[in-house]
Amino acid sequence: MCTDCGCGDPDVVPLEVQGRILSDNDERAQHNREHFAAAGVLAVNLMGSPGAGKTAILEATARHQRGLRLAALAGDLATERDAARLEAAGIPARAITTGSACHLDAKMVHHALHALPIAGLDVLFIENVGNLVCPAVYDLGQAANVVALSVTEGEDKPLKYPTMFLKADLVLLTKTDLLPHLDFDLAAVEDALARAMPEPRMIAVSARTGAGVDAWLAWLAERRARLTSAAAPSDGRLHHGHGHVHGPGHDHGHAHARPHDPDHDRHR
Ligand SMILES: Nc1nc2c(ncn2[C@@H]2O[C@H](COP(=O)(O)OP(=O)(O)OP(=O)(O)O)[C@@H](O)[C@H]2O)c(=O)[nH]1
Ligand SMILES: [Zn+2]
Ligand SMILES: [Zn+2]
Ligand SMILES: [Zn+2]
Repeated sequence: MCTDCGCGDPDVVPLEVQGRILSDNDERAQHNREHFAAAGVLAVNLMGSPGAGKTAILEATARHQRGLRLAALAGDLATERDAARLEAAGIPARAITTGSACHLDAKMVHHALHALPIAGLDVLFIENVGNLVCPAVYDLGQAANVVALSVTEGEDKPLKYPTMFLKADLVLLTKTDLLPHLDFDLAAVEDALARAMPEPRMIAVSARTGAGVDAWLAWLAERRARLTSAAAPSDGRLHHGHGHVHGPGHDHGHAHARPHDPDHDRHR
């Protein structure tokens, strides 16, 4: 990980504290997962290095999709530019501005959910901060991890940044319209993914030409259908399993097994 946020650097954050941060994040991610399940929405954590084409492929997704109801959260250190681009493309979106943090965490996502209704959606994209390392370490409660890897980055990135690809359910090989101008070896990237991913799966796409976007949409629809067959309640309410349900703007003024963060209710 990196020294930008101190994550994984025992000189900045002692290992014991790092462990506590991650286990706290895991509990919050589980809470987010309950929100996503209650809404019946497929949450997709879209990761990749800066400029890999994450926002562009979502814009292209909006142009090509037929019938899937989409929304997005867009993480960025300093601007709301990606959220504005997605809104302009027709995807309701909210920005998460992380300040100096090089990744999203479950608390930031939970906070943003108060500003973006998710009941009735099919897919919620969570565009992570551009970074090929840290985002893979923080569970957000998503059902699927997708990594955008552009053809300009080189075939060896799955071998050099293994954590990201170890956790990936799908790699979108982006900007394939540029292949004629590059010495990029498709067989080499497939070989690297076969080594790095437990279940290798890659779809080659171009946001510019729209190539591969239908295959990507089919992948999303199939993952979304799996949720439905798992029979999640889809009334937009959060079933906490302790005898009552919350609406989307749920009131947490009661005892939970683990109390919410004190600032939880301030964001309603
Ligand atoms: N030729 C070509 N260029 C692309 C394609 N997709 C994205 N780009 C270009 O790549 C650059 C970065 O694209 P973005 O969509 O902003 O990338 P990103 O991964 O969202 O970037 P960050 O959010 O800053 O990490 C832009 O200049 C895009 O125009 C593509 O399919 N083909
Ligand atoms: Zn980091
Ligand atoms: Zn909540
Ligand atoms: Zn982006």
